[in-house]
Amino acid sequence: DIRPIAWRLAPQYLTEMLPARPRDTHKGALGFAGVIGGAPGYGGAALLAAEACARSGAGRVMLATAPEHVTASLVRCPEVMVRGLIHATQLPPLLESLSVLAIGPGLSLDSWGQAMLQCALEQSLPMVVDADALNLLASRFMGMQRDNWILTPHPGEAARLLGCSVAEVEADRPTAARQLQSRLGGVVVLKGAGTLICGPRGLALCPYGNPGMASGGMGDVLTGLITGLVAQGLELEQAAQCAVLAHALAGDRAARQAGERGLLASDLAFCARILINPTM
Ligand code: NPW
Ligand code: AMP
Ligand code: MG
Repeated sequence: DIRPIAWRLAPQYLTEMLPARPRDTHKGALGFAGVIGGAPGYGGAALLAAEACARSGAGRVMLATAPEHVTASLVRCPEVMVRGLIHATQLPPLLESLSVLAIGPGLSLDSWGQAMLQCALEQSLPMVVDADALNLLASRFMGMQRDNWILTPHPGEAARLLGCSVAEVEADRPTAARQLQSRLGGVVVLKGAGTLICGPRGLALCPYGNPGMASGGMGDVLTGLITGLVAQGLELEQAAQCAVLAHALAGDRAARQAGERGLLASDLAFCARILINPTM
């Protein structure tokens, strides 16, 4: 294989890709993003994604989650429109005016999660697919391909999708990312130390981020950031690249402030905001 391994993302890419907002813009012009996830016991994952999506500058954000998470989610983030869903049949009307959908954080693999994913996959909306939605793609929804989705596996999820071991994924990450992209289509974000983004433009490497980010919820924040940038009109591959970069740089900035240990995913959503605004 004579292709170069990957091109390295650099911080100035954010300023190039994310210009200042037009003076006369309004929330209707900045997209309406939906986040689906948060089965009982995993409400935080979906809320972290929704909050990060709002912090990325999306015009409006809706969170569809298990009813038991509605009150706590509203207390934490009243900017998000929170809907409690008992059945997936309640989902289609909520999706009608969305510009992009994220599904997976805390979704669970049970019948509720499966029905939500089934319903989401029937839509033609651009979609960010993460966490348990990836695990369901690997087990119950096999063989699907789409151009307009972004898949964000960590090495464990990538191994499930490829039917191999985590060690095999980690031994040759560029090949794993390319294989996932050619099998599933769209844009693949293979997370971990040195996240790779593989899409129609090729393979990009993010050399930032740190071990402080090895804690629960970090990937959920990334999903929200990607979704919010798609909502604001970025093309899928560029949205994935910019969000990965902002997320990793935010992790580095937070670690410089207070060290790597004890870094929380929720610390990053605010920090990433500083990075996606030009001149900061
Ligand atoms: P190991 O342990 O080393 O063998 P799972 P999850 C591997 C939700 N969450 N490098 C790891 O391998 C999520 O959104 C809820 C190498 C293990 O096999 C999901 O819906 C939270 N290996 C659900 O929980 C906060 C790596 O992957 C496996 C790796 C389950 O998601 C947390 C673990 O993955 C979480 O987001 C790496 N860098 N990273 C909440 N607050 O509500 C992972 N692995 O089994 O898919 O479990 O990622 O925790
Ligand atoms: P998840 O496993 O889905 O919560 O995603 C973890 C997020 O944190 C991904 O964006 C990873 O790239 C990032 N991350 C985790 N560990 C590290 C690390 N050691 N170095 C850099 N980034 C990391
Ligand atoms: Mg995750």
